Amino acid sequence: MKKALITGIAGQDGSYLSEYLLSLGYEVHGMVRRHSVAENQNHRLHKLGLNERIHTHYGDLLDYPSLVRIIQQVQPDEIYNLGAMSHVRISFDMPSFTIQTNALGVLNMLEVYRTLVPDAKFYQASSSEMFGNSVDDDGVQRLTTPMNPVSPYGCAKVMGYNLVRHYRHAYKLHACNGILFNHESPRRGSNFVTNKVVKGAVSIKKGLQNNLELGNMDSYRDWGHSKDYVRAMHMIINHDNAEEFIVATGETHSVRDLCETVFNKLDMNYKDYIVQNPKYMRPEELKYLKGDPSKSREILGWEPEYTFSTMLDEMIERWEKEL
Ligand code: NAP
Ligand code: G4F
Repeated sequence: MKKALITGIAGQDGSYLSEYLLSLGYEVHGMVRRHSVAENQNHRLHKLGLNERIHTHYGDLLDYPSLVRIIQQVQPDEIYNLGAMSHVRISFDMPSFTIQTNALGVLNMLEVYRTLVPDAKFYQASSSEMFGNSVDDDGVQRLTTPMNPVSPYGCAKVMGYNLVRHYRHAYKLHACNGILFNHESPRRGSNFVTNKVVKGAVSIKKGLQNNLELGNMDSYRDWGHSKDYVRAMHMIINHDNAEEFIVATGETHSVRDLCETVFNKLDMNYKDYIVQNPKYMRPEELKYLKGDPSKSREILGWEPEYTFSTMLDEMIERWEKEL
């Protein structure tokens, strides 16, 4: 039985990845941060019935001794470093914590990996936010597109990305990066734009709120489903060579398109309800993302199962049940 260790196991991707690895027969271990309200500790994992099927360990990417203890105890075959301060807008408010967790946290993990379990495989959750506003002439980001990050989050992720490549080359480790474009699901935090729009639209439809406040509606994102993307993580880490891969749909939509699609699905016109609030604008915006997933498709045989529309249907269903 293979053993996997996942940091950020309580997050959106961590929960789907756990379910996927359990379905493949893995023993799954995850690092969780201590929560001050005991009832909220591992809340999502409990709710999904995962807590009983996995092993959780208290730790933090910034607490080096906890990483040593966990990795020494678990002796993982595969390490998935998904833990991060993952909200781009909030990274402008908390730049130091973001850089520490998303860059130095990666360094901490790599050092413990290198010294304690160098034969294991390591996956780093890298991000399309690293490209910033670089786009190739054909309107796509690919592995050769320059990285010009436009947020503390993006800057930190570039450092983590480079550290993984450096450790792979310097110490001959099986350490790889998945550059994942935006991926969503019913489990997405409701302060990310897709779930915020879906939750807001369903609330309006049910008469629970009158309007929805958003920031920039003219940025474009390449949105896929987390469930499809965690399958790609497993394929990337288990590819013969540790390399970089882009995971994306190759399709892009503006925030405005997103609103139009969601409100139309609920027989409403988004223009009647959306209010712009500067509070949700960013000091610097990443305007356009559209990834080229051809390497993942051709070399790994990865294909997404969800479309933009079926993903949104699943998210709407969640809020229709819950609200
Ligand atoms: P998420 O739902 O925000 O989950 C992030 C997890 O990281 C949470 O469980 C969080 O713990 C944990 N974490 C935060 N700070 C930590 C620290 N200092 N030490 C240990 N754990 C810490 O994010 P996600 O959407 O699942 O994303 C997973 C990873 O992929 C992240 O690294 C993200 O940056 C990256 N990524 C995401 C996307 C996307 O579109 N979703 C795209 C590209 C890359 P708590 O539960 O205690 O807060
Ligand atoms: O949903 P978002 O907050 O996602 P963002 O900033 O693209 O970051 C996500 O994807 C990255 C991959 O590229 C990940 F690495 C990262 O961890 C995270 O998962 O915002 C998407 C777009 C932005 O252009 C933002 O300005 O939506 C725009 N937006 C407009 N109104 C809003 C809002 N975003 C949020 N969160 N809230 C709003 O009210």
